[in-house]
Amino acid sequence: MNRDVKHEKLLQWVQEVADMCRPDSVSWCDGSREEYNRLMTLAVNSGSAIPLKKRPNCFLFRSDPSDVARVEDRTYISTRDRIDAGPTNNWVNPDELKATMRVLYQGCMKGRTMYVIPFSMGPIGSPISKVGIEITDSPYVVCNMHTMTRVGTKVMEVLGEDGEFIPCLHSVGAPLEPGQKDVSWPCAPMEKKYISHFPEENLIWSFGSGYGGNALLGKKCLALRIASAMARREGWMAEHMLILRLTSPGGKQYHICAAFPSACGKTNLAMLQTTIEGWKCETVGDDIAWMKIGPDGRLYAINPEAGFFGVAPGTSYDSNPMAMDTLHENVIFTNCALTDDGDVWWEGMGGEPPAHAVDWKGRDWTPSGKEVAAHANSRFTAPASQCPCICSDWEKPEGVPIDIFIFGGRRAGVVPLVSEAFGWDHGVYLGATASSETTAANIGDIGALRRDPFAMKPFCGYNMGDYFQHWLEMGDKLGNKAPRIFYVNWFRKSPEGKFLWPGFGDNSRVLKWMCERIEGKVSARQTPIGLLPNESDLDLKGLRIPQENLEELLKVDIDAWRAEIPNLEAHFAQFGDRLPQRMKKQLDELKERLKK
Ligand code: SAT
Ligand code: MN
Repeated sequence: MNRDVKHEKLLQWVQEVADMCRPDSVSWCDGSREEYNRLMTLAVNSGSAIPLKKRPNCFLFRSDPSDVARVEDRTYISTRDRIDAGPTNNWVNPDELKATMRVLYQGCMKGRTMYVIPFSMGPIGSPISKVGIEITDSPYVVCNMHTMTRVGTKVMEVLGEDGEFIPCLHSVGAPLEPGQKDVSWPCAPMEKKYISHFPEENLIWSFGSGYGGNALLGKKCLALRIASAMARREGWMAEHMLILRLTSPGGKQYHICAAFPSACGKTNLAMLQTTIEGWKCETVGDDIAWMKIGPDGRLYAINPEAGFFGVAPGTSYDSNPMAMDTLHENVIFTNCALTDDGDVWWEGMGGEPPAHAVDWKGRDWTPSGKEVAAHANSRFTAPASQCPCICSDWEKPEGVPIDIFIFGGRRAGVVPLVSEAFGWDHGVYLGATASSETTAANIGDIGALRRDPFAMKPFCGYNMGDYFQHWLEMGDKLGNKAPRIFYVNWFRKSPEGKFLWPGFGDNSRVLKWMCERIEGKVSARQTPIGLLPNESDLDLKGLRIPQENLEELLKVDIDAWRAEIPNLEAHFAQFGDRLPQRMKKQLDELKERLKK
């Protein structure tokens, strides 16, 4: 055990876990560069990481083909009463779940080192930050946590002898017998994977997967599932949102938080380069926002993370030049393709595909083959500080004041480019009914329509009906200082399947309209579903877009909206009496407006 650590409760927990998991040794992480290099060298020597000749201090990992994304089917919110997990979460009674998992954890770290990672979500010392301790037997996880969170000695200082921490236990679930050779990506079979949360005791137990949100427990497990439950109890918000700063030509700053489901372009929007003169965009965060009401009554947001865990495919100098320029050094790539000259490659990277590469499964690949070279959910792990457009205030302990909330998803039809909510309750209704076609970020169906309230369906650590109520109550507290709420859909398609809106940098035109709405500088037209811009309200200077596309993008198809009503009613019905009356009222009012 570590003699420098004086935190009794922490020492006791680490000892308990070591007794249960029986690792060969225990190593306390200090977050240093030396530690990172040592673990990477280990990974390279064992064959699980490939150093990239073309990018300094960059490494490629290939996962087991069965372990490539979050596993929502195996993710649990374990509360005493089932109703408190709600209809959108998998539930097992905590005693039962712990008993099942204890059997799995028994001796699961044999032949491996157990790492203890003290980490802070949020700048160390910020009043909004929280400390977690992740125990893991995966060096890959340790290195990713170095980049994604703030790890090390400073965190232990904050913790002191009795500071509060969130215990996060992780094992890949692949013990090694004496003499047994390790595989390059150890993990357990699907039926043994568990991503479990005990929000009533701020505890996370993850077993069997080494990938992304299943294993980097600071991210979705702590910063969203556990934090959302804490936030409700403590009167703040933990949201699946990017944070960006938009500055007008006059120098006025607007801070925007936007919630889209995984792999719907949060990272791209967060790093947007505007196409309208004089407007500038800077990144504060690309995935998660923690927000508290400040002394002036406004809502302030911090990015609890320190890095980006972004989807690689589709990232190019066209779609996201700032991300591309973040990836030159100190990056961990997972499940991308490897080129013959020692670089990574993925579909949608721009330019010609390589004539030959090694695909994410380690096989020879040529462009004429039928399969993709990089997995659709292949990722980069990169330090946020390397992003050329990172906001100078991104680590400000008190956060940035939020002016605008945006909700949205990926919808080929029905939902227009943008609409503004009539008020807070209607905005909460828009969040509560947000819908999207599913992506490769989760193992499961791709392209199926699902309601993903606030993009939090996989991440809300308690009953989603209560979560809607929490949003309503935050609005009541914020009063006229509450951010304005908008809904967007960049993914509208023509009947031929072509995107109608250019997206990416041109999304700044839509953001500008929002800012000008706040200033009362532009108008909007009243429709049954919300306030929509007239064509003349949008700054379309220099944009070549067919007139019929524009009309389609700003059209409200009453019949199509009426056709959504049964789906909306079924969506709300699942929450039973946990659905706030104020939400039901919004749906009733929408139905009335659509009748006229
Ligand atoms: O794997 S993660 O959950 O971290 C990424 C995502 O789904 O957004
Ligand atoms: Mn996400």
